[in-house]
Amino acid sequence: MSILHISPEVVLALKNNEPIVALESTIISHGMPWPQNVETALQVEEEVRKAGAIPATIAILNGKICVGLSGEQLSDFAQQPAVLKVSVRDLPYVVSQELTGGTTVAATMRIASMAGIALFATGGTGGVHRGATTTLDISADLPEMAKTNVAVVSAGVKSILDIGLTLEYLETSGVPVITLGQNAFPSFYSNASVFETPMRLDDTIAVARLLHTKWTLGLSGSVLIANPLDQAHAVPAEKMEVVILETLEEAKQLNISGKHITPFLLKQIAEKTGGESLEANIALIRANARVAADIALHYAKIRNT
Ligand code: PSU
Ligand code: MN
Repeated sequence: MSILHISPEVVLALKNNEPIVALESTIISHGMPWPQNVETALQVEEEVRKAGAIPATIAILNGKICVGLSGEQLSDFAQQPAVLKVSVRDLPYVVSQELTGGTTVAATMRIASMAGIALFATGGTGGVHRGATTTLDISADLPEMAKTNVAVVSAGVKSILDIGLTLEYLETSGVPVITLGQNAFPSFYSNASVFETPMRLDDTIAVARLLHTKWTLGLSGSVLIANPLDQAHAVPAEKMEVVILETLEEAKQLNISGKHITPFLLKQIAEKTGGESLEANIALIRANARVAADIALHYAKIRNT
């Protein structure tokens, strides 16, 4: 059986060593409501193209691991009600049962790596959850970043998580964490947090050089690149914190845990902030796609020389 179903456009780009940006699909199936999910997915692909790279949205369609979706596949996927959230541990189940699933950061990274794609753009990654010292809820995105050679561009770490513990985990795992153009590590909706970024770089060429250096040294694993959301779209951290605390309490009351907690929090927060957070979410994923494409362009040049 052929393991990956790579679109003709992505096959060609891989063959020609062109810059490619992988995109996840849990954000489509579980991160945003319809129709903003499909609109955003298409806009994000367009951002990658405008910046001169090829987008490769990754999803599992009827058990097929697809790398690069057509507009029709994307739009069908975004409207399906019974899409599973697929992290790495879920891959064998969803594929062997021929089901349809949105891939998380962890699963998307793993598949991108199988396909030979080095850059990946998302909104926010998973991390260490608040209260993880008792629940042990640590996203599979983190151990994946520890071992898989795919760089991830995000808007930092969402404050539904414990940002400090997430940074500790990444440090232990040897994952460089870089913030573009500022000293504060961003917290997704807000470009600020109380945490300093472990490393700062001011342009995408420097990031591409760092990626090339890391992997040339034989250091396996990811690099997390935090791209702060622009001030115009940012939602103040204090405002988000009130909503987050309220939503975490609801999750506790409803006994929501495991893989369901992140989608629940995202949905409740979007509803409670009257779409303000959704708007920020859309703006930041588009911005991250542009940055990832730019890094991919520079990285392809360095690698091809
Ligand atoms: N954080 C966001 N938006 C998202 C996710 C996380 O701000 O859409 C999704 C990503 O797909 C991420 C996944 O990989 O949730 C993490 O889920 P968990 O916490 O169950 O590992
Ligand atoms: Mn979890």
